[in-house]
Amino acid sequence: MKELISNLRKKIISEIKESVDKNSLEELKIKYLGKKGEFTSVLRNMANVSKEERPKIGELINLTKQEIENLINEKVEMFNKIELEKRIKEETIDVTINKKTIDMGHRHPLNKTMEDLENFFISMGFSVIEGPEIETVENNFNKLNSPMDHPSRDMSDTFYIDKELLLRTHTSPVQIRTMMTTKPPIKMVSAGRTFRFDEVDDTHSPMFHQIEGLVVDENINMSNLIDTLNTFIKEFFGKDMKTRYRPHYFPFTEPSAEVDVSCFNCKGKGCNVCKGTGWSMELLGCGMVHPNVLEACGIDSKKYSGFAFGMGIDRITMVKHKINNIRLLYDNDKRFLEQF
Ligand code: FA5
Repeated sequence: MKELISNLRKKIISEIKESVDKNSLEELKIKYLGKKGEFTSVLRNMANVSKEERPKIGELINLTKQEIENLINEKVEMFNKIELEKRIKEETIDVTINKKTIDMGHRHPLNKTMEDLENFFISMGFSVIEGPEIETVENNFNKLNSPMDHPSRDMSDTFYIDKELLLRTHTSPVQIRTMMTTKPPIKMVSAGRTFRFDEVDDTHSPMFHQIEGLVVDENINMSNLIDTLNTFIKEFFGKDMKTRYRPHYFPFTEPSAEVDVSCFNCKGKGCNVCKGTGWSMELLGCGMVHPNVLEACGIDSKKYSGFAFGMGIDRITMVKHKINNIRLLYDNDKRFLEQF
């Protein structure tokens, strides 16, 4: 019996050594150790073994069976390892391969300018106020001292919703809303969309953006206004930017001015972008708040004075990024927007 077991053991071990894959090992397991396997049938011969010998033979059978099982498992492990290494080699990622990349979105240059402007004025001590795009005629014109026959009130200049409501033509009505609800000192800015019946050209759009500024306190004068705007322009566009204040008329300020900055292309020398003038397009209007406006909002014009300004955010974006056509800001052409 011992010899039978030993021969069978040798035979199985040599077959394990010769096996070339996991399948052949599986077959060996079934062939020798399965219910109908050759090793199991050896057990059936136990009846021929003497009672004294039986425990020893039984132990030998168990040990041999365990040994064979271990050998098979070890070899299966070995095949698993080889298979894994092969797969890792095959699945290596080639990072140099030229795949189509997914483009990341980013904020529109107009929104970025609006945020930069607000942050600049916050750093100068201004607070940020929001106002509605649908306004009353009262806030957009009447309280701003606008004469009843002022051309800006005309149907051909303003988008009216009805007799009392319109799409605001500028951000100045937020001045009124603030002064009606807040006592001086006031120091605020308000940015947002504005609407006018303007023909589209390189510097005009029927929907554009403005940022309004208002300071009201005792002893506020024109030099406070000029100093604030000059500081803003030099900080925002660069120290070499010059400003030009041209006298102008606004119903809500007196005196009033329009402000230009040096041409972004030639920095004032004169080129074909500025048509030789050295100045870029008009950027903003400003002035000392008209006493009638202060009084209409319940503020004592003998005690308090104020300055105000309204800037075109689209045009500020154009100067900042050397864009010579406002349409580019609204076309949503990816090739243009990708530059920012
Ligand atoms: C006003 O709107 C005044 N409310 C500004 C103001 C506020 C003056 C406070 C005094 C005190 P104006 O119409 O000039 O002013 O417009 C101001 C700026 O908006 C212009 O300088 C320009 O930069 C911009 N702007 C005006 N119309 C358009 C348009 N159609 N497209 C793009 N930008 C425009």
